[in-house]
Amino acid sequence: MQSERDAKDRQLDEHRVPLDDHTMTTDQGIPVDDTDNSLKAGTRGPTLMEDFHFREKITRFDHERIPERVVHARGSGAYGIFELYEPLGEYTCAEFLNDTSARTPTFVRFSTVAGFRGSADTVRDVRGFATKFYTSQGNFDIVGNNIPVFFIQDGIKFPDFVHAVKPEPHWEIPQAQSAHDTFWDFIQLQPESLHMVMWVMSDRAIPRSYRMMQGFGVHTFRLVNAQGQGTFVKWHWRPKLGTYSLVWDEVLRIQGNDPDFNRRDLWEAIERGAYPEYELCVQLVPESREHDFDFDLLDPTKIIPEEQVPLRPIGKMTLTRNPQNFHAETEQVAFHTANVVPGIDFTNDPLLQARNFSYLDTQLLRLGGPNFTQIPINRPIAPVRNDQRDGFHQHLIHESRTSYAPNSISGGCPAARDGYRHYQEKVEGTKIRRRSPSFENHYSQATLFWNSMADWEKRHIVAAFLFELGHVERPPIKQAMVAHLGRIHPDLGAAVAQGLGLPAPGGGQVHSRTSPALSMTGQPRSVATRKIAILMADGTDAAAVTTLRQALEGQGAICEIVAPREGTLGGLPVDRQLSAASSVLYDAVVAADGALLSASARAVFFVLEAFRHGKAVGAVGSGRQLVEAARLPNDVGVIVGDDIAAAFAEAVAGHRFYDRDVSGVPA
Ligand code: HDE
Repeated sequence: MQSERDAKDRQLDEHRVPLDDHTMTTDQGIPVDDTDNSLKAGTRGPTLMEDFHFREKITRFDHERIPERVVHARGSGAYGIFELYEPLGEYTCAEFLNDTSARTPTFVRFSTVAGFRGSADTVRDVRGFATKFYTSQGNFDIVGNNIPVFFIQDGIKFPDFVHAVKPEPHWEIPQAQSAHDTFWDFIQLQPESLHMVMWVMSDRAIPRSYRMMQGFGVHTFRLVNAQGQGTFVKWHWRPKLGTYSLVWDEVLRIQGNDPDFNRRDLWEAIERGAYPEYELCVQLVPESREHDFDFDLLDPTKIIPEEQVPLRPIGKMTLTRNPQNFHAETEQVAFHTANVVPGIDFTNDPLLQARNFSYLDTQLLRLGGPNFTQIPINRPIAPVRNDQRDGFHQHLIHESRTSYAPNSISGGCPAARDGYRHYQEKVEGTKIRRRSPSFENHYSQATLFWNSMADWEKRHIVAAFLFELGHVERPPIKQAMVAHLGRIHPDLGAAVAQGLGLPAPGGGQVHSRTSPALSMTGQPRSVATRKIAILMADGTDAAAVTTLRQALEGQGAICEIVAPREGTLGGLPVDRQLSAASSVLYDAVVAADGALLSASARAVFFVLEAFRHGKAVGAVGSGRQLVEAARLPNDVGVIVGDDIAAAFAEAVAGHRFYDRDVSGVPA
């Protein structure tokens, strides 16, 4: 796949600077003969102003940083290709959604939201999932998240929400956390956030990998066909590997062991050729059905349950290439909800309307002016022609004598014709600063979410609320939150109240509807790309390890040998030394030695900790002794024997044993 170069990749060639043995030069191209010593008046004298190389080098360094994104500052990018399954002419005239032979280049940026650029990957947070399609008709962006709803209904509240979740202004604490007073103060006063909060307290907010995460456009958008007819659309990305998450205790430990956990995982998978794949699915709603739901399609705090409007897969995106320079590509990429191509349009969702203003505005500041569209990563592959001119860092040399329309001097060029046509929506109304009454119900979809969770998911949600509210200092905020949770479901309210030592809130009547698609149970199972640690030591039966390893790697798993020392063991290279490894960086563990390792507290802890996090634990040969030394309760997912490959692979493919009782595990 990587060898077939797409149009965007070829376009970037003009901007790439190869690593060659060229002499070092200044930015003016003047050869440099010494970059280690500044020009001085005598070897012990002052540095001279005329040292243009010194001044340029330091000045460029001083100006290296650009403002980080105000939200979604920490991110990771990758290039991909989008392929369409079937033409969608009935709904949209967008060329890339009609031509099944087109391979549309894409660039994706995944991100966390609240943390600063240098914060850890595995925090409890929403993940951004922003995709730029470089289509033949210009750039189209889906600037989505991994959660299908949002905290607020109207964009004018966004600064308030972001100020509440970001570190508190007086001491800039806490970093990348919602577990603090200002966030929960905002939420308790803003019940429209409750549905989203349920998602954020679920394991959706701690994804195992960007490769195992859904994406959602969130808002209802509109497709428009060649006849000008509109159809409402929700965008969904569905990862081929399934949607999987970490567990909370694990994420806390990953933050120290590898703050770049998700970033590294994405990068390494692509380098290895295990290209992440996501299906693009749509939920289509004809305009005639706009008012058929018990919520408003324009309300971004609501989903359309999949049982009501099924997902229709329309194409697939495969991420095939890592960026070559983080700043040039991942940092400078500029997404915008208003980047739409003919055949795709907006609705009046007030959150979307605000975003359509915000993204261009933010890029002007962040990327230093209106010519950011000429930055290589942002350049469309479609030709750009207009009368917009000048500004900082204009790279283009427009040859035309005119920069206005209409003109006769340039033969009327460039001419506006056959372009984007906005959907002919009839709009009438009185100017009013009010929310539609159809946006008023804030609890019923939060209840739907809770009702649809498996028992283990409910336990994790309760634990998340306890962690978060346990960090809140002000009792009235906790009490108000518990009252809201009781209204979502009495069981939820009672469980959280109990942990906080508060009286159970009186919950009213709640509905019992479910939407099975909301639960993360029943995901596609696969060992592919799962990381497995094999614990070895001197004297381990290398042949048994090789047999097991071949069986697992044959199914796409990644096995790493972890041992007390570096070097080789029985001819097998050690990948990681035990003291530099942690079970939280793996999906499963195999004990291949127990003769030596059962005396190693670190090895015993490794196994215990993996067990505690619900992971498959295997043992071959003397590895049985290590499992015994760890005193693992007899439990599912602990597979001991001489030929464990099939049973162990099956256990790994199931991801986690969430129903294990780990309350007595001292890890
Ligand atoms: Fe964003 N958002 N957002 N947002 N958002 C930004 O744009 C904003 C919202 C999302 O990887 C900013 O370039 C407002 C919803 C992603 O570069 C900024 C509102 C959703 C990214 C901005 C929202 C998102 C951003 C910050 C409420 C999911 C990262 C820097 C009206 C559907 C894109 C930037 C990337 C980034 C504004 C709400 C997703 C400030 C005003 C809802 C994935 O423009």
